[in-house]
Amino acid sequence: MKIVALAGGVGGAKLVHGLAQCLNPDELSVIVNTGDDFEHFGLYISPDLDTVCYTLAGLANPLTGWGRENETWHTLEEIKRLGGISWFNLGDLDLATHLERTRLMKEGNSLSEITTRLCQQWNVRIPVYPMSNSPVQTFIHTRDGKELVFQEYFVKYAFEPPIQSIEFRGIGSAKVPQKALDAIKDADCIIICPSNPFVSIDPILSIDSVKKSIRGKRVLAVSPLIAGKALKGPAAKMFRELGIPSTSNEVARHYRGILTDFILDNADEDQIASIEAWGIMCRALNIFMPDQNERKRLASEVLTYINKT
Ligand code: FO1
Repeated sequence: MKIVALAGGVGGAKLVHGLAQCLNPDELSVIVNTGDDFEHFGLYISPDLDTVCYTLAGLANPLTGWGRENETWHTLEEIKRLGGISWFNLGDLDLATHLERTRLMKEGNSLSEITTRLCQQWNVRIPVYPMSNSPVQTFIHTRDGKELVFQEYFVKYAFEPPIQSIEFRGIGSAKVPQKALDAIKDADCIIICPSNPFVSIDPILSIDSVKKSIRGKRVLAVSPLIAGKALKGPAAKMFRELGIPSTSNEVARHYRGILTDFILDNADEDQIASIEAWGIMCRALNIFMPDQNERKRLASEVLTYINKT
């Protein structure tokens, strides 16, 4: 069975990691959001790509989900002593990735070529593709009229400012790697990982060539909400600020039109009927993934569901 997973950062990476343990490398590809990417200290930083790759490589920090395990912070501490910008936590090991990626970019390599090269070094055998080889940047427009680059909103301001709207700048000229489009074409099912619908998945689904290639495919989404709450990040808060109830039902409604199947948590079982009324097949599972065994357990249950229905 051929699967393409669409993923953002930490939540998406967990399910991707589970899928990678259930499928062969030629059965799974991952397309990752790059709307969170930004330039910091002149370095090209791609947080969601790194989170997915570090997780697949077994190198991710298990406490935060992002960044590296056994990290040291000498550079950041010295930056602080020098009075530099220190709101974005760049560890020493992680910094090597950004330095090397930026060097390779300056040599003229594309983000997808660089990602393939880094994955080889990290022994990641699953093909991981950035959603775009040209820059797409997510901007958060806040209710008080500010425009924040995503990482400023997320990290510097700890996603506190209420949002007015979200913009994916550069989306009209996004360049999806051809291999990612080919993977979608060959896929039996596209899995939308339990990532933030507004800022992690929407950027990928807003790209014309992705939209076109997904049309007519089996598309299954796993809800990022359990009993109205996001396990991590601002998803539930964003739903409320946009005037939408933060429920799994609304996640399914958000993807309505492309979705054939939806997995929600057992706690939200009472929402199945309303989702199925839209022609989306719906199944309740335990979607909580507190550890590595649970990632594999959920991935295996999702794949069994896909196989049997
Ligand atoms: N997330 C944070 O909440 N605080 C940080 O200081 C931070 C630093 C960071 C450094 C490298 C990296 O690859 C990811 C990092 N993240 C951090 C995660 C990042 O903000 C992600 O975009 C979010 O997790 C959303 O997917």
